[in-house]
Amino acid sequence: MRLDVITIFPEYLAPLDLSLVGKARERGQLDVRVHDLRQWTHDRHHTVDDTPYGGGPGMVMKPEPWGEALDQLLDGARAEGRAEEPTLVVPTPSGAPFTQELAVELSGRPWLVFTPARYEGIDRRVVEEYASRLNVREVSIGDYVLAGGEAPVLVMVEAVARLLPGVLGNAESHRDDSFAPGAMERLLEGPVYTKPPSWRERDVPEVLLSGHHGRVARWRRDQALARTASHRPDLLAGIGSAELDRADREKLCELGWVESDGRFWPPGDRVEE
Ligand code: JDN
Repeated sequence: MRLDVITIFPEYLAPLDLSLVGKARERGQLDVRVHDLRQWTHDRHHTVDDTPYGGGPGMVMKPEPWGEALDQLLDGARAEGRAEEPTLVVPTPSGAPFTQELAVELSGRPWLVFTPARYEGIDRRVVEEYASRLNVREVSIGDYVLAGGEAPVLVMVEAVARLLPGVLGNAESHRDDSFAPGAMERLLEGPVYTKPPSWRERDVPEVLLSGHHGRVARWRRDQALARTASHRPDLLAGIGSAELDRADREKLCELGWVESDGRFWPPGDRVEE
């Protein structure tokens, strides 16, 4: 897979030399190219921003440097005989949520181009222009305020790269990631433990040392249900009663959840009626 990142802070992407992504690059599984947007400016101050039409606070990224940068990448690839067009990934707080499902979709593409912005974002005409020629995805990694799209690019590249064939070692694996699509669970993972069995007078739960695989599985599932109920009630509310076994339903009742209309409802919701 080829990845290009166009940014005014190329040094911000230095972590892509490290760890899982860095090793995938060394093995030739990933071809990552980081570009300085200011290469595609022509004035002595390498200007990339200007004041917003219509007024208001902050600055807006000028369209011309982005257009020249993207055209050069597209034309260069065509000249090298590359048949595929890239998917353009635009981090923006007003984008669609970046989910595991989208990570899986992007991991199936041969070429991704990321365009992290600063300031108030990029002149709208850039997305419009390239959306007429390319697959463009405007994405947000979550509902909080950042100063620019570079940190989201690091997040998305890691989420995508680990899905590529041969990138994950044996230490990790995709099996029961909390958000893996199609995994029957859309439950959070429960707690994990390793040696020693007692640390600062805190003991590993007895059941995990019992060697009783059935009881271990049930305990883990109960922990996952409790954790999901506490931290992500929205996920639990999306699971139908039919997907839950008898012990699951008993656990949720014990946690104060109420079964109604084929779903479970959090404690305090739906009390009367
Ligand atoms: O959260 B983000 O993807 C994000 C993107 C931009 C930003 C702030 C946050 N400013 C310009 C793009």
